[in-house]
This record gives sequence, structure tokens and C-alpha cells, in this order.
Amino acid sequence: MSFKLSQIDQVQNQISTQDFTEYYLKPGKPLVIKQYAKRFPAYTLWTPEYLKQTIGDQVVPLFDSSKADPSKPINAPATKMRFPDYLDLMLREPTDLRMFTFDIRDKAPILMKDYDSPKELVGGFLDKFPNMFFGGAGAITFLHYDIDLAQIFQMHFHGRKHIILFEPKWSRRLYKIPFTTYALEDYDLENPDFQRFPALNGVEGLETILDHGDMLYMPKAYWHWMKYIDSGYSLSMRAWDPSLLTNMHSLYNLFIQRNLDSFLKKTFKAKYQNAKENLAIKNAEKAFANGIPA
Ligand SMILES: O=C(O)CCC(=O)C(=O)O
Repeated sequence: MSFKLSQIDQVQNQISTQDFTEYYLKPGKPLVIKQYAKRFPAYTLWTPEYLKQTIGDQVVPLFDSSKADPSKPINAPATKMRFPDYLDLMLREPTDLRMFTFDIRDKAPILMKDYDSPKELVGGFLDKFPNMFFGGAGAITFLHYDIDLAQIFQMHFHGRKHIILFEPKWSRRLYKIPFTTYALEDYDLENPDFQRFPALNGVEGLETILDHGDMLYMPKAYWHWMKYIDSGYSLSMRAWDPSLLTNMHSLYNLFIQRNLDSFLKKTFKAKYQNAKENLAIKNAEKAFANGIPA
């Protein structure tokens, strides 16, 4: 056995609001709209040179592929670099260095005139929180889901990007670390060791390759793993889920779970992390033994 990956549904250029609502939004099913970004100036304008001019000479935090250090807060950067130097590096050679959640409203608001969020498909866009992500060829965004449980629409630019997604029902089988929104970082999603991580056997997921101009719709709480096949960058736009229950869960994640987890991590460091990892393994093996999800 192994993972069972099938292709994410695709449409060309557009989809009607009615079809999107019925077939993707309501059932919470991912979709790729090929070449969606072609309608926006960003499609041609957002070259590396243009981003250098607009983002300018800022020093940016960079993340690598090494396993998170339990003594550091989650999302602690591996290093920092001037933005133009980082862009030159990622264009020149493969690098696992990534820029994560770069807030363009704060750091380069001029870019916000170059696109619009897909408001024709869904309401509730949090237009104040557009984030950009950059990666060199080979860079990997580790498996996680977004803590605020927003619906994500990601437009991709420049190179190709490999995306693997899993429905929330597979959380335990993916070795979800308790009190967090990420999975055990000890397995290689592209080539998992099924002997060591038996619960991954039979897990069903979805995959696609995004090209320049494609947009991915990821429903709330969807697990995502992303690999920059070539150097490139993406813009993630978030839409608030209308359900009250999801909103309460999101507030709990953001204000209670995250703070409590950080506090315990700071206090107990590796001891706390090891206990959580052991629990993730126990939960995964139990779910596998019990055939969960059915
Ligand atoms: O594109 C990436 O590198 C990560 C994107 C992501 O995690 C997100 O949009 O939530």
C-alpha cells in the first residue's frame, strides 16, 4: 500500500458562481482554475524585476526545510536576507529557503492594485490579509493546515509548484501533532517510509502542478504540502467561512490553543515536543488499527 493520490479537478480560466458553489464550495472540494490570473495586470507585471522595484531593499525572514527546533517559537526564521539578494539567489540556483506569509499590505501595498480577490465566487474576503510566499527550486512548505480555518485562494506566478492536499478527516492518520495545525515532520511526503509510519498506508489525497497564472482553491482546514519545482511565488487570499461553529473554532485556535501551546513549549521545550510527537504516533496508529476514517 501507499498514499492514494488523485488529481485535483481543473477548469480553464473560469467557473460560474453557481457551479463553484454547488460542486466545490458547499462540499468543500479543492479546485484549480487554470490561468485565472490572466485577467489581472499581475499576470504580466509581476516579474522578479518588478517585485525587486516594488518590494525594494527590505530585509526579509527566510525559512528552510529543517525540522523545527522545539526550543524556538513556531515559524522562527532560519536566516534573514535583503529581498533583492534572496530573489537573485532563488533565480540563480536551487535553494530550500522560502519566504512565508509576506504581508504585502504592510510591506508593498502598491502590489494590491495589480489583482483582485475572486469575489464573484465567494463572499467574506479578508482583503486586508493578502500574503505572498516565495520559494527557490526544491523548497518545501511542510504539511500543515491554516490555523484560522479560512478558505484559501492561491494564485501562483513564475515557475511550477507541486501541491498535495488531504481532507481534514485524515488528520490523525497524517500524524497530526496535538494542539497544533501541523504534522510530524519526520516523514518525507514524497517518499514516505511506510514501515516506520504505517498509518500513512492508504491515506487518500489530491495533487496538482500549478503553473504561472493558475489559482488553487483550498477549502477550510485542508492539509497542504507544497514544493516549488522551479523558483516562484504565490499570493494567498483568504475568505472567512460563514459558519458560526468554524468561526468559534478559528478564534479558539488563534487565541487559546496557539498561546497555550507557545507557553508550554517555552516552559518545557524538547520534553513537551517529544510528548506531543509520541502522542501523534499513538493517535495515528490507533486510528489506523481502527480503520479510521472509515
Ligand atoms: O505557498 C506556500 O509556500 C505556502 C502557502 C500556504 O501555506 C498557505 O497559503 O496557507
